[in-house]
Parts: sequence; structure tokens; C-alpha cells
Amino acid sequence: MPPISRGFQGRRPPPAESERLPPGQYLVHDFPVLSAGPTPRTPLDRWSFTVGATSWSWEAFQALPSETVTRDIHCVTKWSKLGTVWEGVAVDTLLEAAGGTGGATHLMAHCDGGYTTNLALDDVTGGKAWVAYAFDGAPLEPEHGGPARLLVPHLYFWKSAKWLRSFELLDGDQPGFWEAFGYHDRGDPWLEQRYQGD
Ligand SMILES: Nc1nc2c(c(=O)[nH]1)N[C@H]1C(S)=C(S)[C@@H](COP(=O)(O)O)O[C@H]1N2
Ligand SMILES: [Mo]
Repeated sequence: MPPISRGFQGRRPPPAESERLPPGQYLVHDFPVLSAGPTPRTPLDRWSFTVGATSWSWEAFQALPSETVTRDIHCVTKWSKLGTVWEGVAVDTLLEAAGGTGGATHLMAHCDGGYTTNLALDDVTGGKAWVAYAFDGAPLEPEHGGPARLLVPHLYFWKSAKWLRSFELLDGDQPGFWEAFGYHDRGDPWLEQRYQGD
């Protein structure tokens, strides 16, 4: 047996923190709360999640296959938080359980309190988005979107709608809440897509 040389014994080291920061962002170690209005508090026995014509109660939603994912998140107000740990149901799982997406190209996420955000189906399928109900191993706090929120970590965090209640499947694109105020339609932090025209 040849000796195992140092440097070839494990995985490649993870990228340095600085390489994980998109342009214009700074690191935070706390978890800021950004909400455009008051925190809704929907009791679990009145909570449901709907995709098109399919709805799940809280109990039925918990019974769906879930995943634990660790991702960096990036807010358009320039804070980024690395290595956040979430548990939830992949959007792929939800769309499939709802019978597919028909001819839809986009979806509108609708929330308690009236917040909306639009997403291309390409940005929420293929293992890129989850409906998350736990953060750091504990039920998601109401301030951070509990009972359940959307998690689309590869886009600016305004796309990760808190207090999520439904996906409306759309045949074309429509602006959501911040998008109608001039924020970018897609919001890729690596391309600094903050505002319309970026
Ligand atoms: N329903 C709802 N979802 C929302 C928001 C909101 O105001 N309402 N704010 C968005 C913005 S701008 C950001 S940065 C993140 C903040 O999530 P946090 O409060 O858990 O950090 O939620 C996003 N999702
Ligand atoms: Mo944000």
C-alpha cells in the first residue's frame, strides 16, 4: 500500500467565505427579519397549502417526503448569511403531487397577508426550491415565515415568500409585490439583478 499523501484524503475544501459572497453583499451572522407588513399567525388547524386544484392540510403536508438542505441566502438589501439549514418539501415533489404543471411557465406564490412573488418554473424545479417549515432543526419562527415559507436560495431572498399558502400556476409572467415596485423580475444575486434593467 502506498502511503496516503496529505491533501488527497478527503473532499476538496469548501470555497472560502469570500467566494460565496455575491457582488455587493456583506456577511451577517444573525438572522435579520425583513417583512413588508405585520407577521400573520395562522393556526396549524386552519393552515393549508394549495397548488392549482390540489390542497394539503398541515398534517398531510408533513406526511410528504421532506429534505434537509444547507444553503447560502442573499437579501437584496445586501446581507448574506452562509450555511443556513432548512427542512421542507421540494417544489418538484409538490408540483408532481399536484398532477404536473400543464402548460404553465411561471407561478405566483401567494402568502397570508397578501404578499406575492413571481417565479419562472425553471427557477423552482430541478432541486432548486423548497417549501420549508423548519430552520436550524426547529419549527420555523413566525417572524421568518412559519408555519411554512418558500426557499429559493439561488435568487435574492425576496423571492423566498414567507407565510406561503399557495402556488398559482401561470401561462405567462406577471409581477409580484416587489417586482411591481421596480425590483428585478428574476433577481439573480450573482448577476446583481436588483432592479428592473439590471
Ligand atoms: N410574505 C412575505 N414574504 C417575504 C417578505 C415579506 O415582506 N412578506 N419579505 C421578503 C424579503 S425582502 C426578504 S429579504 C425575506 C426575509 O426573510 P427573513 O425575514 O426570514 O430574513 O423574506 C421575503 N419574503
Ligand atoms: Mo429582502
